[in-house]
Amino acid sequence: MSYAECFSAFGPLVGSREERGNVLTVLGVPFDGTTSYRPGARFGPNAIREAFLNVEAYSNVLKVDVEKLKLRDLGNLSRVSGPDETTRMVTKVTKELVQRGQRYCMLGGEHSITLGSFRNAPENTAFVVFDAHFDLRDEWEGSRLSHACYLRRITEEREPSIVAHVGGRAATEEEWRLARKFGLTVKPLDADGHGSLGRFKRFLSKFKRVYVSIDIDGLDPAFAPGTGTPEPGGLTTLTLLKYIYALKGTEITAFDIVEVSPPYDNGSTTTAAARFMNELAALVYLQSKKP
Ligand SMILES: [Mn+2]
Repeated sequence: MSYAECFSAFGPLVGSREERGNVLTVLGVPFDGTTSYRPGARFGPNAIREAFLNVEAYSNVLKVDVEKLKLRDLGNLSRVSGPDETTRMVTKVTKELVQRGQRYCMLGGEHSITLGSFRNAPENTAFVVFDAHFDLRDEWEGSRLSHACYLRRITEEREPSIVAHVGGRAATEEEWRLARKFGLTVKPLDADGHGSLGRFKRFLSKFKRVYVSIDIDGLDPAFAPGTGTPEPGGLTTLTLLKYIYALKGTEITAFDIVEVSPPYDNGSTTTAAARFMNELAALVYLQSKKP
């Protein structure tokens, strides 16, 4: 091997492309074609990777050094024009990963990419989502696969009762009505309140496994300004972390982090995303050690 090969990087990949023995597969989807307000989430995957490589990898809460874990990074899906084709691509790629028994982390991109991914989650998988929005519109700006509609599609393909929604605060009257059928809804005002984490854990206990979707706008814009549709009055980074740590003991089949828009960021959004990615990777590792 030459020095050039040895000392240069294909960065910002966070792992090798090798599949053998890996704890988690990372996949980027740089798609923001249905973004309704401020585009830029297409730059999310690589910005989150850069931040991930620069936050402390040792989780003192979970006692796991993520730097020592074998991660596989597939890079990014090719950018395509529309939500239909993107959804098809995501569905195919994540199906392959699930069939090969790979747990994965998908980096967005906008929230519409979650539909194709969650579609492949096994039966009896809970869907836990952190988001300012419910994304329960039937159609938005001419598309039923817009990021404002993805959760409506998921609840049609599965059951609304599998959803635990944390951080919701900006939705239409119809969406608030539809959200009443969720298994659990935690508004930001109640997220730190007495019993909320207990309710969250009781919800999780009804399921065999969980898929976690973090829309970074679930956080307050003070903590995460780098996003396409910011909404004041959100979660703190610490509150969201508490919910992530409450997932300990539940099998995480896959997770995604979406709606990070680096052009609007000052660094806090991508580092929050990277911290969540690190702690979730640690949880996936802890779970994989169980017999
Ligand atoms: Mn959102």
